[in-house]
Amino acid sequence: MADVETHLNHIGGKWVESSSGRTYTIANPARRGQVLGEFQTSRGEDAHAAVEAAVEALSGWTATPAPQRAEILYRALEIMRRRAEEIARTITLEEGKPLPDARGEVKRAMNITEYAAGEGRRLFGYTTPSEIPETVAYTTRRPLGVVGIITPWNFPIAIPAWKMAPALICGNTLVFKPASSTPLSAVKLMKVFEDAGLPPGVLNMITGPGGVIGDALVSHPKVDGISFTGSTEIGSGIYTQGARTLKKVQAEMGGKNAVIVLEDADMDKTLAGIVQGAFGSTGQRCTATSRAIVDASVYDSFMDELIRRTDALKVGDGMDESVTVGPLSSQDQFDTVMGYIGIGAEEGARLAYGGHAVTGPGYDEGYYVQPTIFTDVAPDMRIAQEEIFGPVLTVFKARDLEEAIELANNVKFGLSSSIYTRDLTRAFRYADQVEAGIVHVNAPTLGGEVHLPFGGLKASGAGAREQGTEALNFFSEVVTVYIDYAGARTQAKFI
Ligand code: UN1
Repeated sequence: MADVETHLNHIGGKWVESSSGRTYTIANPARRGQVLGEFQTSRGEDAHAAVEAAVEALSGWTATPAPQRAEILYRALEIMRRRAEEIARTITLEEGKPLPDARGEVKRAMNITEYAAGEGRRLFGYTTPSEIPETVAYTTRRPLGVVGIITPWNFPIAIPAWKMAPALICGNTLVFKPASSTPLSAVKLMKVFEDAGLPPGVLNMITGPGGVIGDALVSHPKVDGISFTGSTEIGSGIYTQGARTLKKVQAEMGGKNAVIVLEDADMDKTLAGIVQGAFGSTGQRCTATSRAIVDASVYDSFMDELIRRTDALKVGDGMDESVTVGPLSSQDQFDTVMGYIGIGAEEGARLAYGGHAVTGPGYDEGYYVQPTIFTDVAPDMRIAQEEIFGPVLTVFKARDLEEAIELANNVKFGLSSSIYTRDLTRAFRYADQVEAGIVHVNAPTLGGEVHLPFGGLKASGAGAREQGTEALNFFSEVVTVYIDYAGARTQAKFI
């Protein structure tokens, strides 16, 4: 432990210790013995200090013209580009995802930074004719104010960036609370923005336990908004708690995403999409494919090929470039996923592939689980209904599109979805009827582009979408301005 580096919180432009005087360590999920760093165990008081720093910085940052704010984001983009490989390696070490996925994640953080910086020269309001003569009516944006950014461990760079970059361009000041298990990526991201020249207090970061810090932020009267990504359980709590102090809250939550496979689908493309969607990132993605709903007429051949392709995946340490499925991210994740595999078997589903921890030389030090497939799953089983957040796919048979859509919609979640077919009529019908915020045709349930909205229906999302112009709307308050330039005249009347 002697050479383990101690990392600090970042408040008001300074790297500082937590008021608790306590720290905690994190380790590589692929090699538990490898300690990656020591981090501040912050508490409510640290959150309050960070909020005060953000309040103090707000007027200066708000008064900075948006194109100047953009210049700092462009500098951050350049720094990320230079440090991309180092940041990607940090993600893999800390979260476990294979390096190519980690590189993709860094690229997505760069994309949103570039997109948000470009918005600095737009941030449009609109003008429209007034109903009153010689009157101008227009809308303009103001920042929301001080915003709490609460993020999960599975995209420790991209998700914070998706929130920070649009929030910063809109003129907000931030308190960033990263997941307690991925603080090293957070420190690296914080340093990017610090080195880009963000004024002190505009972005503050505190590490430590989610419950106590989250609570301190969400209940703080000077915090105007919260942008959260994580579980539906915690997100709905934050949404409710935020409402009490009239905060604007954006909660991006769980999924139980289904892919429908029709009999006319391009099977090669379909299987590639499902295997990637279910087992890529070890299924630790809110957009992961956790259900495949397959037309009965192609079910048997689909299953044979699905198992063949799943068997070809390589589980291992994400630092090995040939690995396609990394470890689960923590002991908790490992226990949860193994628990669900047990539940599936108890519920009477048929284990068609996997179902065990991967052990043996090279594996014993990490949280490795085989990609796992259940068939004969009844729609009301827990493995069919609950988010597992691991490499577990449930497969269903359907007679036709109608039954497939009914099955797809028969969960509380509504994040992402996909259909594979060459039939336009059925594809569009599906797009009209599927209960999901993101709909794909002939593509995996994963991913999204930063200039388009991202988020879910039902228990998957509350408040405004992330990314795209929706994000700018969330991070702004819209003000409507009426100017009567008629000079002396009777007071104009609004109806
Ligand atoms: C993606 O599929 O690339 O927590 C994005 C998550 C989501 C982001 C997923 N908020 O996994």
